[in-house]
Amino acid sequence: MRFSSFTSYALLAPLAACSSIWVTEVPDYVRPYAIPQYQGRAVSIGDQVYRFPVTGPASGGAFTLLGTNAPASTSLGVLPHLHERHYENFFNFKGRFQLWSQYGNETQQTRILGPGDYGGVPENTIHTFQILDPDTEMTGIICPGGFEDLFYALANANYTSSTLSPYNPYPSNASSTPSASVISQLTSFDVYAELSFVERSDAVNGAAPNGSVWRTGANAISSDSIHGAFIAKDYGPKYLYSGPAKGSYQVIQPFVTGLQSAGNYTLSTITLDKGSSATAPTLSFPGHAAFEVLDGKVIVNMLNETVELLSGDVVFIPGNTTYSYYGGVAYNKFLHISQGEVGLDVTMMADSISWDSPVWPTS
Ligand SMILES: *[C@@H]1O[C@H](CO)[C@@H](O)[C@H](O)[C@H]1NC(C)=O
Ligand SMILES: *[C@@H]1O[C@H](CO)[C@@H](O)[C@H](O)[C@H]1NC(C)=O
Ligand SMILES: *[C@@H]1O[C@H](CO)[C@@H](O)[C@H](O)[C@H]1NC(C)=O
Ligand SMILES: *[C@@H]1O[C@H](CO)[C@@H](O)[C@H](O)[C@H]1NC(C)=O
Ligand SMILES: *[C@@H]1O[C@H](CO)[C@@H](O)[C@H](O)[C@H]1NC(C)=O
Ligand SMILES: *[C@@H]1O[C@H](CO)[C@@H](O)[C@H](O)[C@H]1NC(C)=O
Ligand SMILES: CC(=O)N[C@H]1CO[C@H](CO)[C@@H](O)[C@@H]1O
Repeated sequence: MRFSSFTSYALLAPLAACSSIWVTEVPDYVRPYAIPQYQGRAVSIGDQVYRFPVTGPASGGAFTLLGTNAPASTSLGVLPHLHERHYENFFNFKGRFQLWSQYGNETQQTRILGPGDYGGVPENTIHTFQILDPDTEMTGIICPGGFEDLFYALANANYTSSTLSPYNPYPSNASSTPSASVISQLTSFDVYAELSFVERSDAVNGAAPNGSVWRTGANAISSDSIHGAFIAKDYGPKYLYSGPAKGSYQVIQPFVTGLQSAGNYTLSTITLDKGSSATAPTLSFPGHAAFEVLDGKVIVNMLNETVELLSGDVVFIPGNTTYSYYGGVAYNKFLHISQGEVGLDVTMMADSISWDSPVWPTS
C-alpha cells in the first residue's frame, strides 16, 4: 500500500505542475484559480494565524475570504470595534468561538458558534470574538475586498510551516489582542475602536440575551441590511434545487442575499449529492465568485480544466467565466460567495421548491 500511494503521488505531481488553475500563492490580479487548504501567505498575530485564499486584488475589490486558525484563548481575539464601510461575516469552519455584536443602542447579542454556525456583522455594528476550543478555524467573508491589509499591518511575523500545520502548537505567549492604543490608530483600515463596550458574560446554552433562539428553533436571515443575523447550522432557511439532471439535488442555505448586502454580494452554503460531468450544467454569472469546500469533494471544470477540491480548498471563478461543478462523493458541501445579487445561490433559490431539511430526498 505504501508503494502504491507513493506511485500515485508521483503521477499526480507532474499533473499538478501542468495545471493553469492550481496555485500556491493567491494571485494579485483577477484570474481563475484554485488554492489548496492552508497554502498561500499566512501571518501571525500573537497565536492566531491568518490566511487569505481570496484577497481584494484577487477579486477585483469584491471581497476577502480569510481563515483564522488558533488555539483556545482566555482573552478576546481583538478588542471591540466596528467598521463603517465593511460588512464582516463570521462562519465556523471547526472548533468553537464566541461572537458578540451590538448595533447602536440596541440589545447586545452573543452566541457561541460551533462548526457550520454563522454570525453577520454589517457596517457600524460593534463586535468582538474569543476563540474557545483548540484547533478552531473561523472563516471570514468581508465585503468589499481589501480588508486583509489590516492583518498584514498588525502581523507580528509571516507564518510558515513546512508541514502545513494550521497553527503553531507551541504558544508564543505573545498577545493575540492588539493593544487599546494600537486598535485606536486603525481608522485608515476602517477599524474604529469601541473600548467602552463590555462583552456580556451571561450566555446560557451558547446565547444571550436569555430567550434567544439558538438551536431551539428556526433562525431567519436578517430582514434588512442594517442588522446582522445569527444562524445556527441547519436552522436557517433552506431551498431544494433539482437541476436539469433528474435525481440530482442541491440544498441552498442562504446567510446573505441582495436584500441584506444592499445588492453587493450573496453568501450561502450549498450541499449536494454525487453528480457527474455529463449532467453538470454549464454556468456563468456576472459577478466574481468563490467556493470553499466544507465537506466531501467538489469537482469544478473551467477553462477546459477539471479541478477536484477537498475540505478547505478554495476556487475563485471570475465573473462571466463559463464553468460547471458537481459533487464528487456521496455528501458534498461548500461555502459560496458571489459578487452582486444574482449569483449561483439566489439563481438556484429562484428555481427551488420550499424545503425544510438540510438533506435531499431519498430518490
Ligand atoms: C436609541 O437611539 C435612537 C437613535 O439615537 C433613539 O431614538 C432611541 O430613543 C434610543 N433608544 C434607547 C432605548 O435608548
Ligand atoms: C511576509 O510576506 C510578504 C509577502 O509574501 C513579504 O512581502 C514580506 O516582506 C514578508 N515579511 C517578512 C517580515 O518576512
Ligand atoms: C509560553 O508559556 C508556557 C506556559 O507558561 C511555557 O511553557 C512556554 O515555554 C512559553 N513559551 C514561550 C515561547 O515563551
Ligand atoms: C432564562 O429564561 C428562562 C425562562 O424565562 C428562566 O426560567 C431562566 O431562569 C432564565 N435564565 C437566566 C440565566 O436568566
Ligand atoms: C476548450 O476546448 C475547446 C475544444 O478543444 C476549444 O474550442 C475552446 O476554445 C477551449 N476553451 C478554452 C477556454 O480554452
Ligand atoms: C460580466 O459581463 C456583464 C455584461 O457584459 C458585465 O456587466 C459585468 O461587469 C461582467 N463582469 C465582470 C466581473 O467583469
Ligand atoms: C461597500 C460597498 O460596495 N457598498 C455598496 C453596496 O451597494 C450600494 C448600493 O448599490 C452601494 O452604494 C455601496 O457603495
